[in-house]
Amino acid sequence: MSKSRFVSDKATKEPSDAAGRGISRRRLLGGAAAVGVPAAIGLNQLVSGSGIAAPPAAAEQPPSHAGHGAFPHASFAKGRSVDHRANGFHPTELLRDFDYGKTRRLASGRVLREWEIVAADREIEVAPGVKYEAWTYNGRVPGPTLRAREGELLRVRFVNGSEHPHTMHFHGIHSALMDGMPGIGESRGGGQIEPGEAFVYEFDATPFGVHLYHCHVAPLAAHISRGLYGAFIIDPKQGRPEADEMVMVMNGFDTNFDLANEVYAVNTVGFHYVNEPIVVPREELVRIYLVNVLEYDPVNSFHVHGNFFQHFPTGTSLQPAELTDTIIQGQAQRAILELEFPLDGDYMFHAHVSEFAELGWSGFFRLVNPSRLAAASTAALYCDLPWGGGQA
Ligand SMILES: [Cu+2]
Repeated sequence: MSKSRFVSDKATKEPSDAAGRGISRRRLLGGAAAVGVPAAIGLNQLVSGSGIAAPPAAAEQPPSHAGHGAFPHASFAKGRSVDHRANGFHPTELLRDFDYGKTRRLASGRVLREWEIVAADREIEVAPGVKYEAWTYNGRVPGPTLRAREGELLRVRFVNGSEHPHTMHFHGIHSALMDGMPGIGESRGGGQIEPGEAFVYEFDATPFGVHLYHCHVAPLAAHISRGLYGAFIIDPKQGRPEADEMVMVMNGFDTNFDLANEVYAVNTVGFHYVNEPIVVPREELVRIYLVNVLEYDPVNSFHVHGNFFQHFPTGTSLQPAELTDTIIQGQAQRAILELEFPLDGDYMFHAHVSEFAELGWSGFFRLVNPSRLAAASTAALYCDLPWGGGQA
């Protein structure tokens, strides 16, 4: 487990959060101007001529959301879509993209599963026209969905290619030295991993369930909200029933660095699954690995229309805890949701925190049977609301 250098020129030594935040703010404002939306125009001004009632002014909102009235809606560029190619990842593909790593069998007969994860700073577009200076694992937000089987030996080589110190902190049962905590394990090469350094985390795959990993360097809220997180699935030894499986990481983005989010999403891009509904099979099991990593807001939630799901909190039991249509999660809470759709159509899913839903955390499941598809245009209608109505 030795920490090795892979970059000869360590350009940045200081934990440069302050510098990074300053750069991002300037770039965001520049980006807003570039898409023709004056940054100084607030939501109230935008909607005042549209006939849609304006929400309370910023001063009337709860303190933690004071930033929402300032300008964030104004930077949503209506009529444009996010450039997924420039982002380097596509939320529809992320859904079912499970990273199983590389495996080999040890002399003991046990399976060793290995990954390499590289931290990198990268500008991404989190809603049309809204750029964000993200910190990423393997260039994407959320990071890769790491998937293993209960009882395996896991090895994750983490390479810090970012200009900031980071770690990988896994939720699971493991040694303190493998916990990705600054201040613990530096003498063994772990703890805080500086830019240009690497470290190999090694631990057992236990317990089975849906977990997560994230950076644990201070200031923690900043390191998490920048995008350094991902889902971590450990399948039970006996597996689970066959299903159409997908991962939904509920996240948000504080695009103006006022410690409140301006964009909310599942898998990063606000409204993505409104614009591209998730096509699922009818009368077949759908399994959702749901993880909440949202920073700055105390709760998040998941609600589906026209259906109920079995809820397996943390996925650590094979018996569901509840049949419901809405669950609440604090940060790092996660669950497996299982459901079948009996009827064709477009079925909305969204945070039942209505503010989040209208700032991007909304989507649709689409059951495709063209002869019976009645609601295909619903998505386009809903997507118009956050920009204050009217056509581009
Ligand atoms: Cu970090």
